[in-house]
Amino acid sequence: MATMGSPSHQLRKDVGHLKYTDLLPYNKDGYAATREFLLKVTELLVEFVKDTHDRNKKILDFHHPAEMLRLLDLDVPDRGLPLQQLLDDCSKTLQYQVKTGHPRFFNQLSCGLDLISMTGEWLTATANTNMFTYEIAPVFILMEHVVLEKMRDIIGFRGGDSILAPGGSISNLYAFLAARHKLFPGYKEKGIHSIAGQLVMFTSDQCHYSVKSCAAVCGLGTDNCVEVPSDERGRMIPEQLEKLILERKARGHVPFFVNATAGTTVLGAFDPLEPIADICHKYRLWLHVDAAWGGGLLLSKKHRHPRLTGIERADSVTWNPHKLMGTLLQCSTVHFKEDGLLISCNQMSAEYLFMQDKLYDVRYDTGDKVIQCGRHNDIFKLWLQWRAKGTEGFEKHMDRLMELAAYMTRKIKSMPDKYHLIVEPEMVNVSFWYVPSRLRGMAHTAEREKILGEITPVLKGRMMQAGTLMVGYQPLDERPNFFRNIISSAAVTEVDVDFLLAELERLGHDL
Ligand code: ABU
Repeated sequence: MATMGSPSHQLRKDVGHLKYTDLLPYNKDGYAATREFLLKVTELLVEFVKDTHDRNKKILDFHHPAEMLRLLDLDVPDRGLPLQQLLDDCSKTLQYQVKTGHPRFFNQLSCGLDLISMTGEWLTATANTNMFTYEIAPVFILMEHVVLEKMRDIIGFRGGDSILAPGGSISNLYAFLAARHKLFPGYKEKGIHSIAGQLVMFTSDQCHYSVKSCAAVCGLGTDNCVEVPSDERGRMIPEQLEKLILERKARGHVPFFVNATAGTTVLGAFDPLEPIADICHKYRLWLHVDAAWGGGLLLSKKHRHPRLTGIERADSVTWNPHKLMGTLLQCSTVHFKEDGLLISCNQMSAEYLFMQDKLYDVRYDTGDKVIQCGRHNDIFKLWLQWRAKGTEGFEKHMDRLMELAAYMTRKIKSMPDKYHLIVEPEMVNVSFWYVPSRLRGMAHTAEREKILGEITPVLKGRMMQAGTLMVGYQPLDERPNFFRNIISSAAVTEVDVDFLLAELERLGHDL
């Protein structure tokens, strides 16, 4: 990669020393300089894309924060800097950024760099509009309608409503708010006193922490977000759910909301939706499915069932295209079976924005359906990506990711001395301990797990210092630290999985 000040990153001298005031719109004759500057920045971005996909390049050049502060000039000065310096700043920023699209980046649920979606994000940034009214985002608002309706259709909802939210946690919050509004419409005006009794919600002990956060921020208190035990593979146990509902009812509480997870963050487990939906139906509880992670598998005929069987019985569903579908960050959707709830729940009718006597059909002003005001355009990158891939392209992507996860699982099982698989994966999360040479003869006891749990972060540290590989780790319940490997990038092949396992051995055999 060319580095700061290298010839390919030099603006022409007569442009390099210019300031922002020499560009549009400050200088009406500044188009030529503006063009030169923007094209040079774009060249940098394209080089970053090339380096991201180069297996000979590192994923990151790690430095501790104090050292990074010495390497970078992060000062925001009193006097503005020339264009060449700004170009150098862009170059240096990318030089030290982790390449999350690198084929050996397995660290997060969102991996990869989908180039069509990225193109969409570039266009989105250039169009720079807000998504609250049709007035200023006509094309993007209509795209939202079309794409979200398609997603509801894939879930199995007929009609309904949806919104793009800033992340899965906020999507889950929208579901919570709609559920409470449905049951207690008076809450919006009258507040807490319109609810007779203690509201209680239920979720598995493996759920995303944002579910518990709903209870904290919406006045229930986390003690009233009941954790339902899960089985050995991380799936909610429906019998336990029913038992806990009855327990709370016996205490005079008001159970109202169940969150089922389709694709847990660590193990990738799917809660059994049909029996959970039966229980929700029996006790008249709102069923939300947090499919932020696993939702992508709705697009695969091969893998949708049995994992997501029954999702159409939910009242609401969170589904993040920025995870398994590879859409650029961020792109998170929440879908409702019932139309009209979002607007009824969240509408504040701000007169300066949502006038009812506008030129066009004001139902296309989506801004009053949400609790935020400004809303980022997260649709174009998904729409463009869907145009490029088609639904069948997404299906191929899902099937390929699952195939690679199965390949990795087989490889791990074929080397039981070096790797210990935590659970048989249901998804693309492959969880395991790496076993260094000295522990290979030892029986797999709690004592060995404890040592493996101490070794895991040390190995992760070596990985980051080497810059050749990134895999996440965490403890879970009784299990000490273990690696959670995510395959959600189109860049990954069998060669990269082989590299990953060999690299762990190279970096960790002596631990
Ligand atoms: N729900 C955020 C995902 C975090 C992760 O990448 O593991």
